Amino acid sequence: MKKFNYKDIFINKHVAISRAISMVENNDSQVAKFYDKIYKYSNEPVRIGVTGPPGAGKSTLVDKLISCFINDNKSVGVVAIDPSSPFSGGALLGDRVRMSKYSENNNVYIRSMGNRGDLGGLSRKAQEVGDILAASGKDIIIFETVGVGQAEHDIVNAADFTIVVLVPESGDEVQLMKAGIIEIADLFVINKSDRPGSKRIERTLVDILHAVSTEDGFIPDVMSSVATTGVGVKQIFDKIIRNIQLFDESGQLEKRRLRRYKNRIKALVVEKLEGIFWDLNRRRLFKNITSSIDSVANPPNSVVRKLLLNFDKEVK
Ligand SMILES: Nc1nc2c(ncn2[C@@H]2O[C@H](COP(=O)(O)OP(=O)(O)OP(=O)(O)O)[C@@H](O)[C@H]2O)c(=O)[nH]1
Ligand SMILES: [Mg+2]
Repeated sequence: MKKFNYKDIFINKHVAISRAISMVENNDSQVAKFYDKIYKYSNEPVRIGVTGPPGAGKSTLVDKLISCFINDNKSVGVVAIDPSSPFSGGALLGDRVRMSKYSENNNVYIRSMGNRGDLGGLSRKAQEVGDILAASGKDIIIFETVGVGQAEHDIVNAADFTIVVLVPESGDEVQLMKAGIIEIADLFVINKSDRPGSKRIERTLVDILHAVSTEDGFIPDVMSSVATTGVGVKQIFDKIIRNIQLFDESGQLEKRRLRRYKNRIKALVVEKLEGIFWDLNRRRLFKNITSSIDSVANPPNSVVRKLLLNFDKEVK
């Protein structure tokens, strides 16, 4: 195998990009050697998050948006994150098909990432993959993730602009409010609007959004599309570009970048501490203590105290 040279990332060599991404995924110790050097060049592109329920048409929509960006002379890097999938590196069939469509195109790089069962870390890794793609010169980075539980909130931490994709069947007012998506979207897209109920959910959403007041008075738009045929996509694209421009002018973009940056620091601290904490000794201790427990009578904190004993000295 050819020797890995991180500088090849800067000249958009897709082979080097793929290698670097695999290293991030595998927690390879080499990452530390090049990461800070590429990070410096990773802050230029706008990062767009696309989230929504399984099968809503996120990938189809992103695919159409990629075409819009290319027509606009912009290069795109896509990180498709599926926390429920054990696959990584493009093993998802649908994603593989769309990736092959662009395999000869140096202006598009698509990578899918799954969760290999490792403790957390997926959102951190996805952001680092975004940094690699950014350093390769991509103008736009898209994070696409299935909205299950925590995932859609992670995407907000990774993106400057978040699009929530829903379908006519996504539910009534109560379901939408419960889903926790109202707070995170900068733009709603009702996809599959070729199916019945599209107008109804659009109206419901608009009503909710006007009723819920936000800090800065920003009310996300609700748009609709048929991603398979491309209906509505150009309007969505124009809206994204316009909103990002407005965010840039108002200072909102910079604010979000700073928030993103601070959140990354916090998440890294947690991950680092967890890594140090669960060393071999402590994993053994945990097993020893808990294997003899045959009742839930004692408060969990009593065990935690035993585990934490002397930990403060270790991290100093
Ligand atoms: N009728 C209709 N079908 C659509 C539309 N957009 C996507 N689909 C179909 O919906 C299915 C799922 O589309 P995807 O783009 O894979 O959806 P996704 O949200 O990326 O799915 P996951 O990544 O599995 O969560 C595919 O069979 C698409 O062809 C649409 O606007 N109308
Ligand atoms: Mg998808």
